[in-house]
Amino acid sequence: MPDNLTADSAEPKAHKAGVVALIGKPNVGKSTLLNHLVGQKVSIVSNKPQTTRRRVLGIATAIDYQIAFIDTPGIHEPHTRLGRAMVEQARTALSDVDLMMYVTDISRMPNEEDKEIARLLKPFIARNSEEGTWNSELGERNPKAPKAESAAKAKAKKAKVPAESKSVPNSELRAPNSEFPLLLCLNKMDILRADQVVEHVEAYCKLLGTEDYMLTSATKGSNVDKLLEMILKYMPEGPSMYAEDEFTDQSSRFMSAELVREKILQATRQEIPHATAVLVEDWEVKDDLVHIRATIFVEKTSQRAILIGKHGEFLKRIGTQARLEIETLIGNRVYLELFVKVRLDWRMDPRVLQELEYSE
Ligand SMILES: Nc1nc2c(ncn2[C@@H]2O[C@H](COP(=O)(O)OP(=O)(O)O)[C@@H](O)[C@H]2O)c(=O)[nH]1
Ligand SMILES: [Mg+2]
Repeated sequence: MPDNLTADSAEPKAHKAGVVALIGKPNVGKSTLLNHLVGQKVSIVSNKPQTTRRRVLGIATAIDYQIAFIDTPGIHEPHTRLGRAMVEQARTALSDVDLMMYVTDISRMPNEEDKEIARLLKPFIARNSEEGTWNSELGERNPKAPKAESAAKAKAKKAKVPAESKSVPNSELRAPNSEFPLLLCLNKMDILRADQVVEHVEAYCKLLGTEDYMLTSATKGSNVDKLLEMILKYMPEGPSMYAEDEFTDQSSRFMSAELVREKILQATRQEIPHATAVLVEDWEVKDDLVHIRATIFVEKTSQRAILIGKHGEFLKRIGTQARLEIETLIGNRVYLELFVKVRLDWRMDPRVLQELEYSE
């Protein structure tokens, strides 16, 4: 045996590839985190709930892995057709993933919305032998359950023996076709009070029934590398699914519209963020300049007046901010023209939503 074949001779690490769904309430930092993980801005960010309106794919590629992250619109009670389309996107994101990552704002205790999401997620969460078991009636994990029993339950589920189903009255609690491992990302640790760490961490672990978590700060980038390491443990071996320079499945056109919307969300408040949509109507390359014409839709004349501002100042500022980011995105100089139109009830109109690419 040649002596260079020792036990620690460097074997190339197996290439990993997989899909991770980011799930959580609006405004907890899912999009900020996604941008960090991908290393590029793929999802717009603001402090307004429901900033993300449709599923966004962000792809992180390195020599030995490729991970596709799905950023979902928050799961919440839909009141409008747009809201329903957003929830639908979040649900379909759960149809085929290797890992579910529940993102939350750790500076706050879980509220009703967290409990509702946990209830929705429960049927999708894989119960592996390391974990305790679910007390299905109470919807809580039973920490006293012996491990052997939990392994047996997992086995029964795998073999599709409906061992539990008779004792579970609510059909929603029954396992669907697919189950996924769950990882908790406890975000906004930078604003978590030191005396609340234990209480808050325990509350989320109990709610979601796992102790697999990482505290992060997406805005500061703290622990995002450690989070990535944890994610990688769940990723199966396999080849890349996307080209190595691909970082999203969104078109430059759609992302440009999103960047305009982001600047509006960041600069306005109250009803304007929800009443606004942006559509790129025209995209033309002239000489070495990309000429983009986009329309901003609002629902009321008063909203239009605010967005245009005195002597058009407001619109001009939005335009400049968005243009700079679009130029970075496409790596070209841009001429951005913005128009504001009133279109009553666009959120209720399926044709408009389709045109805006918010629904399929
Ligand atoms: N303090 C703090 N703020 C954060 C953190 N991550 C995100 N945010 C802020 O929270 C708001 C919502 O972020 P966003 O990524 O849009 O949340 P999403 O709705 O879950 O996608 C924005 O104002 C972010 O700047 C964090 O780690 N710490
Ligand atoms: Mg978002």
